[in-house]
Amino acid sequence: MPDEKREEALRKELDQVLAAGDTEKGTQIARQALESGLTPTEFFVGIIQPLLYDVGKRFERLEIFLPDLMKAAKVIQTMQREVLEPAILAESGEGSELGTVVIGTCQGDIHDIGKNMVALMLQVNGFRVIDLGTDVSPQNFIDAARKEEADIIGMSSLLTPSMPYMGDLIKRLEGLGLREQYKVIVGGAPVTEAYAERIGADAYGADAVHAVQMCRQLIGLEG
Ligand code: B1M
Repeated sequence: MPDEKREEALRKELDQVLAAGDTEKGTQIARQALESGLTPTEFFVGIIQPLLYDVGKRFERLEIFLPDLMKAAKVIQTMQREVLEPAILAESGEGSELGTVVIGTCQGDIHDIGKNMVALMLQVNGFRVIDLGTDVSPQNFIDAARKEEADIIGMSSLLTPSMPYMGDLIKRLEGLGLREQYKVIVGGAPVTEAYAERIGADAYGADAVHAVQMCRQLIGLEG
């Protein structure tokens, strides 16, 4: 089967697995996808991310409900933990320490599937990553950045009401006279490059691969 058709078939199959919340089948499909030649990041960014986006759209249109979102998330989290993370870690070499990134999901938001992928990709690409988890207040980001002597603060947000905490963090840094000390990168489905610019962030990451490129640029390396 040509690549495009194969990926389309994979998407359809996986969509049904997400709806059924079948974690076992999900991990089996992920393993097969990697065996068939897709890299873990191609599989994640090219297949999983758009699929979850569609799931979200159906939720918005009230075609599915919160338990369905939770089922889909559980399948993806299991796949991430059991197949993708080990595969990505196995591919990575020892690497040098390029810099420290303090990362987390903004206050009020518990979405972490995308943020975890960004954190993992940064780690395997040579960054020291301090993952603060979810529902992290601007002040907690700043406290951790100071404690860990971070180079970069990375904020993820999937909820529109949590996005303003990104700008809030930047204003706090300015108020504390620390703005020059840390680069700030933001990302997450509702975040855009224009939004990042508007709040004065140093970078915007569209996906996990792009986030790594941008963090490399932020510390003065080529993307
Ligand atoms: Co929720 N949810 N959810 N949810 N959920 C969204 C985000 C939503 C868009 C769905 C929709 O209505 N269309 C909507 C938000 C609307 C809005 O405010 N704009 C929504 C809602 C409303 C909610 C609840 C309020 C539902 C409710 O309770 N009534 C609730 C909120 C809970 C809370 O946070 N306080 C809720 C709960 C949940 C679950 C717990 C069921 C589950 C999350 C499980 C988990 O993460 N542990 C869930 C899920 C799964 C989704 C959708 C379907 C999928 C999110 C996801 O994982 N995407 C989502 C729909 C959507 O996103 N359109 C939705 C895949 C992931 C790989 O993509 O996170 O974008 P993403 O990450 C990418 C890039 O964005 C980028 O790289 C990543 C990897 O390539 N990136 C960065 C992300 N962070 C970055 C940081 C960077 C750089 C790049 O630098 C630091």
